[in-house]
Amino acid sequence: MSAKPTIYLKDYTPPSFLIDTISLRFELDETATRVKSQLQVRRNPQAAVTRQLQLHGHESVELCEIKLNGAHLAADAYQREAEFLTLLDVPESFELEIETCINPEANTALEGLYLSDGMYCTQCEAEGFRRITFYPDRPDVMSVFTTTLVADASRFPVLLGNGNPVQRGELDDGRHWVTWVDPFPKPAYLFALVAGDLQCLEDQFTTCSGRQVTLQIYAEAKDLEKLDHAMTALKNAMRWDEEVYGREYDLDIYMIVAVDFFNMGAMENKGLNIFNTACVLAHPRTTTDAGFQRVESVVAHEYFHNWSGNRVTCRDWFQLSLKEGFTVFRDQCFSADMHSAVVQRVDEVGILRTAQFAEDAGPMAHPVRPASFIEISNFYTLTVYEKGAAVVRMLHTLLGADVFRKGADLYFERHDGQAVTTDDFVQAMADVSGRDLTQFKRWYSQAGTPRLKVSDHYDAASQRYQLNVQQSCPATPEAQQKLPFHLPLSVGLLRADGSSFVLKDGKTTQLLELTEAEQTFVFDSIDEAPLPSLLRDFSAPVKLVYGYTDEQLAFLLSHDEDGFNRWDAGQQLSLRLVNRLIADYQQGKPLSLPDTFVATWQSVLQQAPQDPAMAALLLTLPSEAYISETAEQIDPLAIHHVRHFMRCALAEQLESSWLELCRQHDSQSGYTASAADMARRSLRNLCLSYLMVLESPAHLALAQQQFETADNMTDQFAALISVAHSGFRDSADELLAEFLSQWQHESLVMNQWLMVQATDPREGGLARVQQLLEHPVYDARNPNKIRSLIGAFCQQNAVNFHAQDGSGYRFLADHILQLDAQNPQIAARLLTPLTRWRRYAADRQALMQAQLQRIMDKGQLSGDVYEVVSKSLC
Ligand code: 0A1
Ligand code: ZN
Repeated sequence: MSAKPTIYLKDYTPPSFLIDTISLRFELDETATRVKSQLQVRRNPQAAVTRQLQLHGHESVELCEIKLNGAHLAADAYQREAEFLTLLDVPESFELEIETCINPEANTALEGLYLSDGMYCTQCEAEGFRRITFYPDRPDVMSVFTTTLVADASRFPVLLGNGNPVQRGELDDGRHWVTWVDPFPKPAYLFALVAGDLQCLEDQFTTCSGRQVTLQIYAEAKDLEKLDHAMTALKNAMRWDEEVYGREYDLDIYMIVAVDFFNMGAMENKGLNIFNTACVLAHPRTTTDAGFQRVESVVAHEYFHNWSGNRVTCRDWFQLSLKEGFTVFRDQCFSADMHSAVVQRVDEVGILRTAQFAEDAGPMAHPVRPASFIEISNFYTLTVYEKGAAVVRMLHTLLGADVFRKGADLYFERHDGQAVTTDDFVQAMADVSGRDLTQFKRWYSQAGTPRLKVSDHYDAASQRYQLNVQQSCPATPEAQQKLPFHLPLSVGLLRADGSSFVLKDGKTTQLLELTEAEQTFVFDSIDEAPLPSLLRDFSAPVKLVYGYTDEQLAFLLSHDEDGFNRWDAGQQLSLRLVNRLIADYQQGKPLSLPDTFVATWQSVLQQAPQDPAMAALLLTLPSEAYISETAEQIDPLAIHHVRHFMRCALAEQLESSWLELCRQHDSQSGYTASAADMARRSLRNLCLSYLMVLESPAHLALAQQQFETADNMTDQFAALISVAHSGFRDSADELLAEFLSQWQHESLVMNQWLMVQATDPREGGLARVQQLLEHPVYDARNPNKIRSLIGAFCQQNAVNFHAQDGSGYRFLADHILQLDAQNPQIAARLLTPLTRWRRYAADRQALMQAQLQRIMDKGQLSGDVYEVVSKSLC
């Protein structure tokens, strides 16, 4: 059992003491780093009076010395418990000096100060600072930080901290030191330091007010050539935030450091971002187009946090979406502006509708602003991030871009330098718009995915069209009953010739505002029976139900002016067929593809060259994950089998079209990273993947040739995966071996190599993964490697993971038990697929539940794993 208590939002109280300044001195040492901190403390006039000062401190931190106003504290003047250091009787204001000793080498949790490939780095969000020293480690305590780093000069020539470097020097013993000052008060979670033997790419940025900012991106020398893309992305993001939000950067220097051992994607520490190498390094030879796009969006995300997160931060961790939802919305809009807006929207809705909806329907479901948690690390979720962004997007849609911008301006101005709540954010939007957003705030407090049931009626005599909308929301762990949401429903009405009716204000898309459980909307002067295009651009994070016929969906697919809805009509059409075929499969009936379906695909294929990016989306069947999310009960084997059957049938019946398109979209003149070239590669590689399911030697030769001659990782990797997952066993082994020998020195490419094998749906998946655990490129302490092998197997290889004998579940539980002592955050995240046990048939349910119980029975679990397992078994 975990000793960690549940923490409730309703129990929030302001901090009893404030820290005006903190001065830190780190004497870095692998196993015994000394940390001296000097705090200027004063009682918080806004809090209840107390003489006790409670500081957080992890049990791994050794207290060496403690002084108050220069005098040593007697042993009975303070108490040390597992998670706290309590000073029993302190004055109104005073200076506190604390010296601690910590062991970075033993830090495998990768929270606090740790070593990544021999370099020192930190991760303090959410509660890592307490693993460094004793401190009020909560985001509403903001202080001005001064940091001095001392380390061996030859092994750690680069010493970085938050803010600006102000002084440096050398010591007699071969060590050197640098002092950094960050003038902006910040919570401890934004503290960072780095020490290592690093190289950097440097550039300059002139801000809108004409200030010069030095930009530096640090990495190991071997990776220096992979930093250009991140630098370009950073400059684009800085300019974009000035233009779109009027936000200027505020320090003289902005640094990014790439580290190989990192629990998440990246971290927005003030002036010193620390990035997982996977989210910053990019080079055409070693990085796929998807990787390039990830780097761009994560660099932008962390940069945007400088205002949405750092200058204005969270009062407490229940408000996490205040910074994350808003910042994801900002990075999504940035990516839409940099690339195709429709492709970007399809990608983000894909994540929301598969993974976030699944989370909302599972035992860990929680509101965007959770009301309680045991371990905050478990709440860096798709709900807080992606649904949080969707909620901000709805405000943007409801208020319009101009009013939303005024609201953002007011929010930043009103709360600069403060730690605030999601209510404060919405209040700024309410104030500038004059609207009452009280009901809208239910999006922050109620979990679950609302369902909209739409029906319509057309009366030719009065030329009146009516849409009736009923909304409901399923029960989730925190609440059985839900109140109606306030949401924007964007609609268009199509004529029989495919054009859209002109509606209110001369526009072809109209915004309907839903606030009631049931509402009817009336459209007048509609001179022919229209076909509704509902929830355009996915205007709200809901499940929409409307009784379209297959023909109507096909019509929307070819005519809707809303690009997102065209794509979605295609997805819904395919999904219906998938579901019919699953039923056939389960009843042992033969499977076949209707001619009309093939004809629809044929026409999309014919028009593909006009818009290759869109075509690549339209020609991709709904993913196994999305099919699973929408299924009544998940039958992983049937889903995989049916989807594979459909791919084979489409490949076979349209073979010459795939081949023709594949040839047309061959690279003519070498690699470029332009949007047009990326679209061409995605379409070509999609065609190749269809052709390869036919298992014909001619197509194999095509893939092999692409593998050998590709001048970029996108094409080489696409060829590899298409062969590696095919029935050509020998060729698969050959290419995998060749890829290994070509790229074994590139850690990130090896993650991809592990991932291809982990996701191979053919029989014997678990045995292959078990062998790879022993492979020299695997590293059981590196989160990226764990995710690429164990994570990919359990989340993207449903047929093998859900093997009927329960071996996949046992494997995952074994690894969680092992990992929990090493890295609880990663262990808890890996658990996700087991938490979904209620979605499967009884036999699988029993097997999955048994493994969850086995983990529970072990006892001595981290708070992270305990919380997920206990809630899953509830
Ligand atoms: N704030 C970061 C995410 C992050 C959270 C926790 C971390 O360590 C446990 C690391 C990063 C972001 O949104 O990018
Ligand atoms: Zn973030």
